[in-house]
Amino acid sequence: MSRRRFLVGSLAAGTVLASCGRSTSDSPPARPNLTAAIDRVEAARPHSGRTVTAALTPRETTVDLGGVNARTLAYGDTIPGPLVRANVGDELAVTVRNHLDHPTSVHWHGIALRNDMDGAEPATPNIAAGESFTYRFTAPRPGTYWAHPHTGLDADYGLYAPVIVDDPRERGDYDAEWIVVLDDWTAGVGPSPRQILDGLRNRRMGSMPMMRTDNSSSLLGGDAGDVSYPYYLVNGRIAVAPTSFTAKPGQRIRIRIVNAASDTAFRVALAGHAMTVTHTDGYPVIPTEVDSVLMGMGERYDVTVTAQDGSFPLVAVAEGKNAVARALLTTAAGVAPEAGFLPGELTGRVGTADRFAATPEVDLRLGRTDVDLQATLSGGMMRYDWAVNATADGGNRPLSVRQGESASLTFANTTMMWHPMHLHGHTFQVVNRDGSPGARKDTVIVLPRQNLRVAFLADNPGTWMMHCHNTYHQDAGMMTSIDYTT
Ligand SMILES: [Cu+2]
Repeated sequence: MSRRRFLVGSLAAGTVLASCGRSTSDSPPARPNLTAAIDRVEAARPHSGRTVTAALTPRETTVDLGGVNARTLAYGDTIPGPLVRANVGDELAVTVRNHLDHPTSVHWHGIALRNDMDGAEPATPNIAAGESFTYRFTAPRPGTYWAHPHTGLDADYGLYAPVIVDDPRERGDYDAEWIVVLDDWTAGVGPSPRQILDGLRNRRMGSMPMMRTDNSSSLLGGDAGDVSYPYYLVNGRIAVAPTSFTAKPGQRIRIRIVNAASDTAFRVALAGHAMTVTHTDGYPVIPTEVDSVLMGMGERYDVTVTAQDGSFPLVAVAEGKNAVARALLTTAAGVAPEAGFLPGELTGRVGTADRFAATPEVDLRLGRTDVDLQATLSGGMMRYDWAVNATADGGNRPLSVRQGESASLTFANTTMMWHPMHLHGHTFQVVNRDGSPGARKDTVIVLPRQNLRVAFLADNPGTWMMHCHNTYHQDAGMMTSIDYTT
């Protein structure tokens, strides 16, 4: 059976299993060695002795996007879902009550947590419809993270929430904090994510007016995305009905930006302000001033700004798609420019990941390389056969490392599209073209025809997914795993 028929079959059966099927087993044999290894690593994590409880209730509901109502899926009633927040070393106990009509999961994107709480099959079983499950894990490091299901297209229906881990010892050089979650939106107002994926897979794109193939961006090396959406959101609101963040002039504001979209990179700028990038995917970088940041799906950037006097739009351009999402920063009476306003900062110094370098404290300093891994990205729009290390039978070959090894991983993109590649359970370090160490990240944009090298330490045993964070590419099969116990 071809992968495509496998996918169509599983969709027709009403299930939304993540379609990585070929590389991993749905019902792994009991692995006592793995359980012991996971427990050993968990014991070595910092422990505060405090437990933070939270609840997420995925369900069908109607959300108000700002004068536009959408029948969709959400955690509770809001887009994004409720903030989950704890300190380093706290045990998070998050109870998920699945009120959906199909299995779901919650993946803690970016957190190097214990493998059996990762929220992605096969490491963690999905939660059946009507059932509850409590994810329990220690938050090992501070940072800006997010939570979303690892089941089919669920995240594209609005199931996502920011997750922040604080370090009480960290000197926060800011007066206020603004969490900004970006998304591309169609559920309940345009074709459903399922219809979009079916259209992409069956190449009926001509019959779907919202889908275009002329989305183009020089920053992304060509084709910017498969889908043009009816709306782009900041914190659940469309551009003409933005949320407003209030501060005082002169205050330093830490903005934590999360790209929760499915098929859209955003270029983000705050009108009238330069931004100092302080963190990439939760890890500190040498502070670097830019005018905007480019963010692929799954990436997070923390920036600080010094608030000016007035009302300023934060504009997230849907890169290559001729549309924007936005919110407002308000520090004084004033009228913000109209919704289509594009601040000059968007075309100033654009912060792409290669401009940043980890601080010495989090530099991996991997002098040696024990194992060279390669992830060959393949596929295209015509056949919609996206894959990582494709095998002849339509599957994906897993990557092999051993516990404690220092790994070099090269993403070799043979396709004509960019892919935001995400590794679970680890934060790798980008290796710049000249060999110098770059930013720590768990999700990185790999441009068309680019070879991009990253390095990581295999210090968190288990079965970890590695995939493209374009929801449709992932569902079409652009996913493999890294599996190690000893
Ligand atoms: Cu992709």
